[in-house]
Amino acid sequence: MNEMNRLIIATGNTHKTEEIRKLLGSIFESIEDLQSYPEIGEIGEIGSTFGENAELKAIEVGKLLGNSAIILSDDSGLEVDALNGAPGVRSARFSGKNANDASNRKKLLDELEEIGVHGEFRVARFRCVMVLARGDQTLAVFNGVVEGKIADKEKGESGFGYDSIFIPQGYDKTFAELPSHTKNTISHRANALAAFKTWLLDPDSVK
Ligand code: ITT
Repeated sequence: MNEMNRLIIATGNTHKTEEIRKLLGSIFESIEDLQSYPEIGEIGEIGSTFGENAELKAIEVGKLLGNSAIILSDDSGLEVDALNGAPGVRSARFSGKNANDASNRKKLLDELEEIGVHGEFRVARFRCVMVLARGDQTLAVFNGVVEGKIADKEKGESGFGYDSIFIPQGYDKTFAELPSHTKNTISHRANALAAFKTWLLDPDSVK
C-alpha cells in the first residue's frame, strides 16, 4: 500500500478516531489509531499550546513508525472566556491527576457557579489543531474552532468529553443532545478536517 493511503491517527482516544473516520469516509485505504500500536505508550503533552502538543504527538509517532504511513494528530480542548481560557490545553487533565470526563465537566460547572457566571455570559469555544507528519517531518497544520457557550447543567447522552455541557452557537441543545451528524458538520474537528481534505486535493492551498 502506498504510504499516502495509510493514515495513522496519533491518538489513544477512540472517540476522536471514530469522528475522524466518519468525516474522512473512504479517502484512505486504511485508518488506524494507537490502539493498534500498544507498544507506543502515552506521549507526554508538555507543550503550552494546542499546536505544540499536536506536533509533539505527530512527530513522536512519525519517528517510531518511519515512512510507512502518514500520521495525523489531534490536540483539542475547550476555552471558557470567564475562566481566562481554561481549561484550554489542560482540558484532558483539568480536574487533576485522576481526571476523567465526568470529573472535568463537574469542575468546570462548579467553577462557573462559584463565580456566578450564567446564561449568555458562559462564552466558550472548542479548538482543534491537527498536525500531519511523515517520519520526523511536519507536512501541514490544520486548525478548527466552534464557538458556543457552557450549559447550566449536563444534558444529553451522546458524544464524549465536554459534549454534554457545550451548546454550539446557533443551537439551543448541547453537542450530546444533537445528532452526531450535526456535531460532525460544525465541530472544531470537522473544521480542521475540512482543511485537511482541501490540502489533500491541493497541498499549496493550505498554509
Ligand atoms: P490523545 O491525546 O491521545 O489524542 P486526549 O483525549 O488526551 O487523547 P487531548 O489531549 O487533545 O486528547 O485532550 C482533549 C480534551 O478535550 C479531552 O478532555 C477531551 O475530552 C476534550 N475534547 C476534545 N474534543 C472534544 C469533543 O469533540 N467533544 C468533547 N470534548 C472534547
